[in-house]
Amino acid sequence: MPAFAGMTAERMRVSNTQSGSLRIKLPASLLAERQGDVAILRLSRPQKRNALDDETIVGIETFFTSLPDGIGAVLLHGEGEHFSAGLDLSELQERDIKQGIAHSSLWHRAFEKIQFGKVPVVAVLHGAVVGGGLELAAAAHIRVAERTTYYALPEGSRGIYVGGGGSVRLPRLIGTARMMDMMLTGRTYSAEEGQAMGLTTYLVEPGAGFAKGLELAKRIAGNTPLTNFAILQALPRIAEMDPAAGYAIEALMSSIAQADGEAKARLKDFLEKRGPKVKPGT
Ligand code: 1HE
Repeated sequence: MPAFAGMTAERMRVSNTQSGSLRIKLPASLLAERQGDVAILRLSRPQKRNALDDETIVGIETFFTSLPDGIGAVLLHGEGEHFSAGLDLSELQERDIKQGIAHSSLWHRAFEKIQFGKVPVVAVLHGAVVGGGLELAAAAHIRVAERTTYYALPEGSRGIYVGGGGSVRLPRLIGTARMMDMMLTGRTYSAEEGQAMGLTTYLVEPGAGFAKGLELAKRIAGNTPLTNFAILQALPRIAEMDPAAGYAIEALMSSIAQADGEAKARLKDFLEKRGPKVKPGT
């Protein structure tokens, strides 16, 4: 159920001074905190390069399904030198087909909660963003890369295949041909190349990612919940529809959004010279 169902924009807004723990029970590999209306999730297993074991994937699902009211955006980042080394290869034991499908489905379910969850998610990337780490990043709505970032899909060379939704999300971001190349040859792409091919939309200096991601998350959390719902839930689905159906859904969605009391108040503010103007370079 969408976060805003049954709630007004006013109820979703919280004091900007709130910070601290989120009181969501997570495994040791994940750390959660809040800064005002932004929830921060940190992959916190740097000794294993934030490799994603089953417990961590379940923890990610728990986090995204337990966000309290008043959270308007999530910032996802990683501790240590790397964002994530992907699937925890030490857990890759002999699985039969049924177990393999269940494992992949676990990742699908968890990442679905990111992509089609309650609030927008900004991922801050640095160092290795490989295999399942890249699949995780692809489920976020905005990606910020520090210049240390590099991308790879080493599954091909390990005799396995992506299982965290990569075949669905990555071709939509970078094209099937590029993903095929990454998987067939194991090549890496740099942060600059990732930015040029649309994997990220922000590229920042080493160490500057968290501040940039938090700035974006705070700005996003200031949108009305209804607009963020439309952007998260309607936009990607309209983009996959045939144009005629897309126009119809767009007309409905835009009329619902503009009828909201908060939208009316914001338009009035602008027309009465109180609302912000669009500023270049922001
Ligand atoms: C790991 C993992 C891991 C590191 N699973 N333990 N992913 C990969 O094929 C990437 C594998 N990892 C690497 O290539 C490198 O570790 C990195 C380039 C990411 C980082 O290198 P480096 O030199 O900083 O670290 P390291 O010395 O290689 O690793 C430090 C420790 O982390 C070491 O353990 P230790 O006990 O010897 O200290 C490594 O074994 C451990 N480690 N990466 C388990 N991935 C849903 S399907 C998704 C399919 C995939 O994701 S396939 C891609 C898997």
